[in-house]
Amino acid sequence: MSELTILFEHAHAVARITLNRPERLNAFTQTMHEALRAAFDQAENNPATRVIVLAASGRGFCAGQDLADEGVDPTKGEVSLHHTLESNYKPLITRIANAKVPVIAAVNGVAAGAGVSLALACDFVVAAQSASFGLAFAKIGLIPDAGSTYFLPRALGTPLALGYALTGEKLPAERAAQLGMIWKCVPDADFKEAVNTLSMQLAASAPRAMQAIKSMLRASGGLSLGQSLDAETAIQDALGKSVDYAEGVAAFKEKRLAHFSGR
Ligand code: T3D
Repeated sequence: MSELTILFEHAHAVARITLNRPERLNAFTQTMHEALRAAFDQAENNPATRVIVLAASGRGFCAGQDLADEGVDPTKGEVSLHHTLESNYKPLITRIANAKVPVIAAVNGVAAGAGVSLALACDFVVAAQSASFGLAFAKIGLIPDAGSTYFLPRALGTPLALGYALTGEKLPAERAAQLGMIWKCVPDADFKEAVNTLSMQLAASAPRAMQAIKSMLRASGGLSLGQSLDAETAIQDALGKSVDYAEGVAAFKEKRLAHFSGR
């Protein structure tokens, strides 16, 4: 049994958070939730962080809630899932969606239940070809939670979201990419390199622009065209005065790579 349920590394502006309960396919326990919150704090409180990679140890990405963890096991008496959803999953999913920096889910293997929700909350999902996504919830008498009822129909459309949620059928990574549910599916041998390449690309991009793009696109579903145009104007006006915009245009004119400072 691993002692540390979450591993944390920071290098070259990339914070890498690794789910580390491989013997349980990285299923969530209360301890792991707490460690994950601390890792996100560490990543987000470091001004040098420009991208967060959420990865996993072993052969799986995340099998959702650990069904044997104290407080959620209904075979040991009545449980309150309200408590664990409110105190663990809701803050986690909200935090990822609202993070100032892009978050990449590096899906190395099976994702199930809240493990799918976790991946879908991230800005990018890069999956290895052998990975799959399984909405296992209905199989145990629950509904998709941790944001899946929000993310799934938006990513797949209602008919496919209904089909996968009602049957719990596994969606292979390659098909998930074809359907537009994830950013990329790559051969297993290229997986690590694909995640590294994307994280380095994002780490070199303009931080304020990335933050604004993320917040605008995530909010767009709730805005009218007029509201979107107004918000774009306000944000673009502010970015137009940024040091990074001047650097970006100068780099374009001088035919060189831009070096963004986030100012
Ligand atoms: O509590 C709340 O707040 C409610 C929130 C709920 C959110 C949820 O996530 S509900 C959904 C929970 N997840 C599941 O129902 C998935 C259960 N797991 C599986 O269906 C399968 O394990 C997989 C399809 C993910 C993978 O299958 P396979 O054959 O590749 O692996 P395996 O042999 O089933 O699993 C390996 C080990 O991990 C195994 O332990 P063992 O037998 O070697 O000692 C298995 O029991 C364990 N494991 C897998 N998933 C979980 C788990 N242990 C506890 N909880 C799990 N979710």
